[in-house]
Amino acid sequence: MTLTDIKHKKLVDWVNEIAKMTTPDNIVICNGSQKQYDELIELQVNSGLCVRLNEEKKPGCVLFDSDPSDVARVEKRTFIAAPTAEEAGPTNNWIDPAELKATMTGLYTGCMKGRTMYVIPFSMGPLGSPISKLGVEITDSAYVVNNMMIMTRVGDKVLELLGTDGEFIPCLHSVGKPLQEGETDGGKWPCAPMDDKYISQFPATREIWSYGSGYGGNALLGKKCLALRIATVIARDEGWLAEHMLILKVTSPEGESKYVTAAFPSACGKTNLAMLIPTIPGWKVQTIGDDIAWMKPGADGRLYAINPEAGFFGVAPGTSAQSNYNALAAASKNTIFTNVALTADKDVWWEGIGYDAPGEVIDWNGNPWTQNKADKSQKPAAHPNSRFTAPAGQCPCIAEEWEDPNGVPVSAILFGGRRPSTIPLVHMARNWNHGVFLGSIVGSEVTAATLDVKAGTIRRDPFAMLPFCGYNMGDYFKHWIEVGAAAPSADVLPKIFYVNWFRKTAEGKWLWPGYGDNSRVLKWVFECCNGTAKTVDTPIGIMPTVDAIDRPEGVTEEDMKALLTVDVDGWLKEVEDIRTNHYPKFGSHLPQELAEMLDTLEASLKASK
Ligand code: TSX
Ligand code: MN
Repeated sequence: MTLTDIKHKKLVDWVNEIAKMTTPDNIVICNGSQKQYDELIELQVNSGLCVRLNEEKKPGCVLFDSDPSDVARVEKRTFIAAPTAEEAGPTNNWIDPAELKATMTGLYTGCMKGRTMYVIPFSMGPLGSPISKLGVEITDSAYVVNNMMIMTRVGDKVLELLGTDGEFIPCLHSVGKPLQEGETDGGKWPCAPMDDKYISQFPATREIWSYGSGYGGNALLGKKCLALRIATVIARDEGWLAEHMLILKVTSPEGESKYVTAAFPSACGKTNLAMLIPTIPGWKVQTIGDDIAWMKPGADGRLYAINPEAGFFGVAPGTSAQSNYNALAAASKNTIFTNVALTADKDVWWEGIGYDAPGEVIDWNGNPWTQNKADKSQKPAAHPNSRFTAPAGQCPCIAEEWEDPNGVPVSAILFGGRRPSTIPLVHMARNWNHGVFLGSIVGSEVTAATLDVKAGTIRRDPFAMLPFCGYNMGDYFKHWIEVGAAAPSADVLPKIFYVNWFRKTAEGKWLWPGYGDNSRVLKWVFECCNGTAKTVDTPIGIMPTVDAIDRPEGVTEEDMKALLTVDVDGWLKEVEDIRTNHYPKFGSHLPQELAEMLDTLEASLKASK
């Protein structure tokens, strides 16, 4: 297919306009076929941008090494170009849209010289689902095309859905490295210097412009840019929720299933929870999604969730048969690895894979590397943010309904963070607005490794959405409250919980084994939804009685008490921190309901002393 075969005038005009600005050598329309996927991989293997892995051990897999300056999302170069700074809010980088367009037009002018421009029609969500949204990404990176083909639904079927005038979100991307006459990348990952990188969202016009980075969320524009930043704006206007949440299905021994979504800040093991293998006999957990949930009220008023993605873009380090057997299995074939180490037999290796590096490997910078466990300052062989891009359908525990166009009805929403003290293993919100309050105070304790603030500080990441909300976060809190208020009755709404797998003893020992044993908490959540859980009312919300959750091996009754006792003084400090350091950021945009919730919490804590 060529551009002239596309019957959508607005799309053709946009492609032509971008081609005129960026002057690529040629234009390729992505049809989503395996053949096209294979040809693009072949092209990149031949030009030295990636290596094919061992066909016996990792069939259909390749490894890319990025430029050392292009290894993660860049929040300081991420912009919400809303009409006014107030609309972007206190937690986003605002920039005037006209000014940004002028700057970026300068950068984009001639930026695809010597390159191919790829046009990727894609669907976020199952093709044709009433909850899905269509996008078209223009990119000069074949790596982006291959990743988008795993992470989204790409190709001719999307063009069919678009028809002659269907709605799509235009997503413009360039690595920002034009080639001179006869110049090639020479096997080097192309990107622009940091100060020329821009990850820009235009919420008013629902456009995405990204320049200068080829990595992850900076470049795979369906994910964080569309499915979160732009989708939050659409969701606000249309009355639904676009969230940074996993979706799992939990089934009891009696065969009853419920759907649970969960939001955690980074490094809390969201993908691990989405794919966990329960330790309680008879219980089953399956995956719908590991990163993003779009939840829309159905005719019955319940929230129905879809996973807008079609793959997992997972962090490799720490992923082992122990921590996440299912993720490893999903990434065992037809997977793109980025910035992990390469073994002599062309397999992959990373820190925390569960076994020592097999002899000399090639690190993510392309240098020989031999593991030396005695050397505590040894640089890792895999970049800490190295990734696997794996098709979701390859996950052994994927739920059969993961592509149901109607979505799955959500019974429970979990929030959480890494909190070595204060926050109990689990507590349930009294009602929807209390749950919104819990979402708004999400955060993880900063460790000694983070140098810019003192250890013990709580880094708040409300709803785990701090870098992903496309508008004023205070208004986003209000939108959550409004979604609850719009429900036909309180009992159709999901119950909301706060979980904390990361409690430690005063001596620094983990109190909770986590991982598969988190199924014990999921069981209590499940029972809460059915009204059969053993509960106790506390100043912070509804909690399990000490015997309500089956104790895992190695967890004493004392430990369980420590995990499930309200630390009144710790919570009073929490209230103080929220009152002085967190809520004031939102100024007049902080919903009154949340300010009142904080006062009520403080009063209940004081009354319990
Ligand atoms: O992913 C994690 N989860 C969720 C699993 C479903 N992690 C890893 C976090 C970094 C991505 C966890 N780490 C979890 C957890 O529940 N809990 C912990 C803390 C912990 C680590 C090790 C042990 C116990 C707790 N036990 C031993 O090392 C033996
Ligand atoms: Mn994420």
